Amino acid sequence: MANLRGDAVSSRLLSVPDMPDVTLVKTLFNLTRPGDKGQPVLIDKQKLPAEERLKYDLSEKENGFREYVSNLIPLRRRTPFPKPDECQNEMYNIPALPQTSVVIIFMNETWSTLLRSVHSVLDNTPASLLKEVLLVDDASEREHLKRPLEEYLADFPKVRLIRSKTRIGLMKARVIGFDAAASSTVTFLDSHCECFQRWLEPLLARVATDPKIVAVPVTETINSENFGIENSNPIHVAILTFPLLSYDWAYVPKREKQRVKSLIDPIHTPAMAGGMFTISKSWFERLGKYDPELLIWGGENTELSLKVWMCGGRIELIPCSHVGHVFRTHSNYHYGNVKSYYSYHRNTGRVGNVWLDDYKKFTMNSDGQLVDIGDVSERKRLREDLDCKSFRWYLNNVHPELYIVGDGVYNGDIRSALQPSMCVDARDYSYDVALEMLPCHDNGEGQVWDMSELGEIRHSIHCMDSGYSKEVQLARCHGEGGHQAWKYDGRSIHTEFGDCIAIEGHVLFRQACDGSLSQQWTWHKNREQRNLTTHI
Ligand code: LR7
Ligand code: MN
Repeated sequence: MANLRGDAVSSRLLSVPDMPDVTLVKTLFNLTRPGDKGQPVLIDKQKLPAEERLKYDLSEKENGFREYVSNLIPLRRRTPFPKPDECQNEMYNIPALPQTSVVIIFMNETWSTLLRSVHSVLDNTPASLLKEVLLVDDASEREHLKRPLEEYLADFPKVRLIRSKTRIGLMKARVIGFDAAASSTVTFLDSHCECFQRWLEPLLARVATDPKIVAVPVTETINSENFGIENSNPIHVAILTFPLLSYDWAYVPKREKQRVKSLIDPIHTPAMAGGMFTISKSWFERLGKYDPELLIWGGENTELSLKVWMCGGRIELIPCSHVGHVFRTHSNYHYGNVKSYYSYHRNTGRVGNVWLDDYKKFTMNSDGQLVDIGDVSERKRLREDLDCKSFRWYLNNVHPELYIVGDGVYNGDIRSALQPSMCVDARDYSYDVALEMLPCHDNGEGQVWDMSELGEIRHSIHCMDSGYSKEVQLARCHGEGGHQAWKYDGRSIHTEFGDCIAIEGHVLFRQACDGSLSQQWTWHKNREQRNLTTHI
């Protein structure tokens, strides 16, 4: 860290209006090495002089993160050592690993976050493993990304800047970088990332054992206000979500926790967030890269997650590889001449149509219900050529726990045998009151319930929970069973402790099961349970 060139360059840009007065702020808050090792930079804005406070305030609005704080941190800062501690004992046979080309795409990225991404790659990667860093500019407009960027990068021979003349969106930008890459593996990153020490070796080690493994680092949050890097605990996998066909974070499934032998073993993950992963060049090529019709943002992560698994590969989350990412509060770029709504639904519509078989009915736009999805026949042909498995196979084998709204083992309204015209109603989804019975209305809304594979009785993210007094209440689903696990035997709905759901008055209570009519329910059986014990 002796050479803090980054500092020099930030000072050169001090004339740009929104750069902080670094010397002043450092003195004011006693900051010697701001942000070192991922420490947060804590600024009490009340103590800033008026002119500085204005820049501080504006910088969040313009970027979706506190650029002001980012600019106080050197372009080269040390990142934390990865957890768990066992990672420190891991040895990698570096000469035996393949090289990688790191592809970082960007559109109007802030100077300090972009260059901190680049430096974090250069500083935390063994030179012999790093073939090159390819920066792909998706037709940015901001001035600092033109000449100043070229001049800055001139000193770093491994870094190459590739410009797209027109705005092409993140998928095509990645493909341009991929096509230009000279090594046998490619590693993608977003343009506001920071790699931890030894982030790359464990990713390459996995791809080296099997080129069909796509290796994903653990995403750490770089706080968008203070740029502290938070260590994720526990590690979460990414999963697909319905009906949006996006992704969410979830606990590592029990089944997978039992399969792995140690805390640092690669974890099978059903999906990936999409921005950061290592893939072998031949595998991404064979998989048809990304659908070339995808626009701007969204959907490509779902496409890749599904086809990697369904076409014979595997996505692994690597506990010892960590990369920080700034989660913005809002996007800092516009969508060019398309609308984000259009682009997102078109993208996920195409992906759903090609990859989800019958399950596409649980998504929003797989048949173009909202916006046109164009012609997908080429992508369907690709799926056939690759002889990929069905989405049902994915559900049974890769992610049996996945809950899809409308696809419960039991599904529909839950009627009382005592009062057959009354249904369990989630009403306004309040959490600390007993669930109520209301007249059945057959128009969905709060009366449609799914029983998930885990025995949850779900209304979207809300679950029936027996953990609050004797009342049966709604709570946010946690996926851990316990008070949210139920069994339905065609008559009673009960917990594993022998308590049944009963009506008392017009609300739901938990009582010792006694077979009485107030404890009997009708609910529609929808399909067989998936096999929760399968392993790939
Ligand atoms: O038109 C564009 N052209 C681009 O080059 C739009 C974006 N981009 C660049 C952009 O500068 C950035 O480097 O593409 C990258 C991703 O865009 P973000 O940072 O706005 O996306 P995100 O971090 O909000 O969203 C996540 O989901 C996206 C779905 O399309 C992409 O897969 C992102 O890469 C992905 N980010 C991550 O996976 C980072 C970690 C977890 C998260 C979030
Ligand atoms: Mn991002």
